[in-house]
Amino acid sequence: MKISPETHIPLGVWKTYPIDEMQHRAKAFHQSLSKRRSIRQFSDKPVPASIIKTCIATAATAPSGANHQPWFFACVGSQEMKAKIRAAAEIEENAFYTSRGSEEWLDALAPIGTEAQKPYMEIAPWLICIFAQRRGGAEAGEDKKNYYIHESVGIATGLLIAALHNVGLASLVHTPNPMQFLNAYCGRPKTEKPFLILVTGYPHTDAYVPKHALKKKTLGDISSFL
Ligand code: IYR
Repeated sequence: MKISPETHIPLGVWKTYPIDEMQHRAKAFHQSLSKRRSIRQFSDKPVPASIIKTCIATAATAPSGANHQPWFFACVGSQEMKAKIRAAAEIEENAFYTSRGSEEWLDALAPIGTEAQKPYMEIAPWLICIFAQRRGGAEAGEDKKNYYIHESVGIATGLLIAALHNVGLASLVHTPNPMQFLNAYCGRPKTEKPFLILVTGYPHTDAYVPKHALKKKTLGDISSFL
């Protein structure tokens, strides 16, 4: 490891906790995140852009390949734009549900009850359209190759979902395929690939959760300690 005063600064103060407080904090955080739900019935109650901005700032703390931060968050709140994005997404979803989706895939989705119609895309106050940048750099405006793009944007998206949940907002990951139409609607260059749309807002008072989504694998199923 090459460390010099030209390129590095000391980490400085790092907050640590006694073991019992670590246990408590770990459980409290798990308890909070375990209440997160993907929902498809949103309220139209407005959410201030300032809240979304701060949650995006949290997402942007994510680690990324060579610290190039290869993400862009286009936050769509205008009714007109949301309607356009919904219409374009539903064209792709119609093709998926009527012909493109394999029988195995459609069977896997059956317990969730999804269909081509996505009214929530117009009802929810925000569609956060997340783009993965093939080119960029650690400084805004650079045009270098980016690395580990999907890993980086995936991690940032995870932090964003957690940040939204932390302020009492629900979200839904939506991935119409293909979704190049988002580049034109959001004014993003061809070097950016739409990663996913995060539908965000308060849940409708009559929101439902598929029982299927509540089945969680055990720690034994998903982890090992070697
Ligand atoms: N994009 C479609 C289909 C869909 C696919 C998966 I994998 C899901 O977990 C849920 C839905 C839709 O949004 O309906």
